[in-house]
Amino acid sequence: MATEVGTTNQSTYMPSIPLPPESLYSPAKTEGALNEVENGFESAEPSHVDRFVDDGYVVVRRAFNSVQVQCGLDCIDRLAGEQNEAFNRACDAMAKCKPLMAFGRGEPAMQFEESAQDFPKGERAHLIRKLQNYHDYEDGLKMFSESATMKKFCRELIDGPESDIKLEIFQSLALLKPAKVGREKPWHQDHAYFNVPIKKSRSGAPTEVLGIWIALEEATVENGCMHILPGWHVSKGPIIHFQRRDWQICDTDVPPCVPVEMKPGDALFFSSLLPHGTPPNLSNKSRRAIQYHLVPKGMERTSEADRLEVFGSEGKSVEC
Ligand SMILES: O=C(O)CCC(=O)C(=O)O
Repeated sequence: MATEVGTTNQSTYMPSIPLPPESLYSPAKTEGALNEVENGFESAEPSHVDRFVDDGYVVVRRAFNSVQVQCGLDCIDRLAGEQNEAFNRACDAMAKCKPLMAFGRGEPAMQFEESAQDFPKGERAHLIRKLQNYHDYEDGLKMFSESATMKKFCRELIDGPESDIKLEIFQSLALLKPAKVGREKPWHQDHAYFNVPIKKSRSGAPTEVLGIWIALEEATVENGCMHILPGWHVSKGPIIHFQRRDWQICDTDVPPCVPVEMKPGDALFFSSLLPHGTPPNLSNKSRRAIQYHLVPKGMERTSEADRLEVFGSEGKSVEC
């Protein structure tokens, strides 16, 4: 873990960190059209899946409706407001279970921005940075991960058309960027955090691990939307990571990139080898989103040593 300092029994605080170099998230000048499905999962075409394989991502606009989004926000408010006692209790186990995160389904946890130290428990929800493995604790969040239409789409992305493969949640991890203080998540590949094999999927993607990032509030360049490097999941493959501001790709290796602005209810699906990062949120609008990673049920695990062999030896015991 990079820079954690304070710890109460249920939560950790992240200290302020240096801002990223100014040009790190500058948009590419020759940006093509995004690979985006216009109107929910039902409007997806095979060409969207083909482009997912080639470009490493696809955005589904209006994947979830405003009622679902509000329900998700209410759940986040309850978890972040420390009102879900079962989740609070489970967070107490975090310190013991941290090393399990890379193997999937680690313990629930929450983490706050440094300024939350001035607020009592239950009154610092507006400064929450991270919720981890929340998916079994709020029915309103299960509704997202168990959406039948979304699962069908995910099966296709991972396993090709007509797939009946069973998928499971490897982890749920939401980075919630509070207004003014939401920190950067530096450039990285999610696979650099996961002890699972890099095995070509039947759809043609380089791994069988799929990230899903669902916007619950508008995500813009100003408040820290996702930024990606399309195609790099294949052209660069696994990239060495370093422990700098976080477990990350070297800043100087990152060229101008593609920002993916999203409305509430839009969902971004991306390969675990797609480099992505999010700049700090210095705006006055919060940017809440939830995230899941899905893998084929029963997927084999690799060792920490195997992962570090591929992604670099500085990555021991890292987490987002
Ligand atoms: O939501 C964000 O700001 C970034 C999320 C992310 O990249 C991650 O958790 O791997």
